[in-house]
Amino acid sequence: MTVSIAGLDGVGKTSIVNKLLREEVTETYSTYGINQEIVKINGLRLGLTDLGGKEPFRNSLWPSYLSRSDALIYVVDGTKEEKLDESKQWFVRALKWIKENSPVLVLINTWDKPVDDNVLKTVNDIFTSPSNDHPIEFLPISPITGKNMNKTVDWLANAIITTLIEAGITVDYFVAYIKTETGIVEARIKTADDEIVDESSFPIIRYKFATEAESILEYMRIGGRQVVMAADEQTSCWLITTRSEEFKGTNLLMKLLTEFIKEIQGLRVQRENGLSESDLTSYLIKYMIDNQTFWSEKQLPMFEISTVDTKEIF
Ligand SMILES: Nc1nc2c(ncn2[C@@H]2O[C@H](COP(=O)(O)OP(=O)(O)OP(=O)(O)O)[C@@H](O)[C@H]2O)c(=O)[nH]1
Ligand SMILES: [Mg+2]
Repeated sequence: MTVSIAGLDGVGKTSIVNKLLREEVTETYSTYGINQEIVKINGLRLGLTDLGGKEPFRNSLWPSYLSRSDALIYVVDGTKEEKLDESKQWFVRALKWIKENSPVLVLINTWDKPVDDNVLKTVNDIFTSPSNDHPIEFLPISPITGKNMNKTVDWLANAIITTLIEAGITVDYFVAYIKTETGIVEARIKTADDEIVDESSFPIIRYKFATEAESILEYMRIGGRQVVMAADEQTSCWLITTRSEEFKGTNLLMKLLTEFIKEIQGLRVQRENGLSESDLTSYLIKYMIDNQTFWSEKQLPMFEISTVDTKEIF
């Protein structure tokens, strides 16, 4: 998934990206062309395309990059009222170029100045009107003081989830087999609709670990559902989506699972004595339930964790 950051030159796009990525405001030069970065949010990697704001780039680069991105962050310098009209004109164009219904966040850069409520209101008024096709949110921000940087990250996380949902994906079933100090722990998170995982239609869900340095990444379609699987030698996990007419978003799901495995590895390194069941319970609830709200909206996910009798396996 890719998010573009646009706005006139000098409004602070690159400063905001630097603060998001490195927690610091580094001196910037006006961006020549574009600047592409990867940011990791909730275990998913997100591509950020910081578009140069100088006029030649607006004409030559914005249309093609904006039409390929899934969400737009548009930055306005809240300390330069004289530039608002020009900024609005380009905002209107940007909205025409981006994909229909993609989410839009307008960041009003207040730098280190006190927030001027009148300017915030003016920006809200003039930037709200142009479109009904896109959900638009507003946020005053300061890359210098760090104000609202967390909210920007939250918005990005939501944008990812919106993309998954719009791709028609709802996760119904997640199962992970994780080797711990006590054996193998099986963790399942599923929606109330039990039928989905009927053992006979999913005989493949069986502790499939990778050997040594290899890892496994598999994609299947079973009974009209997407089944995505990832494993290394310590962790094996499966994710099953609801029936959907079109199969989309597979790359995002694969990324989600491989990132999940990396996180489990990290957890293992932190707990030098090996993972315990309680470590896993708290981690899984946090990671798979709190963060991944693409679970079916109607049915709350249910969580089960149990130790697998290893005699069954070996
Ligand atoms: N108004 C204002 N400008 C500042 C402040 N601090 C830094 N700047 C200036 O803002 C400039 C632009 O920041 P960038 O993040 O590079 O802007 P940009 O939107 O990426 O610009 P382009 O790459 O040309 O599109 C900086 O180089 C500084 O000169 C401040 O507190 N207030
Ligand atoms: Mg820049």
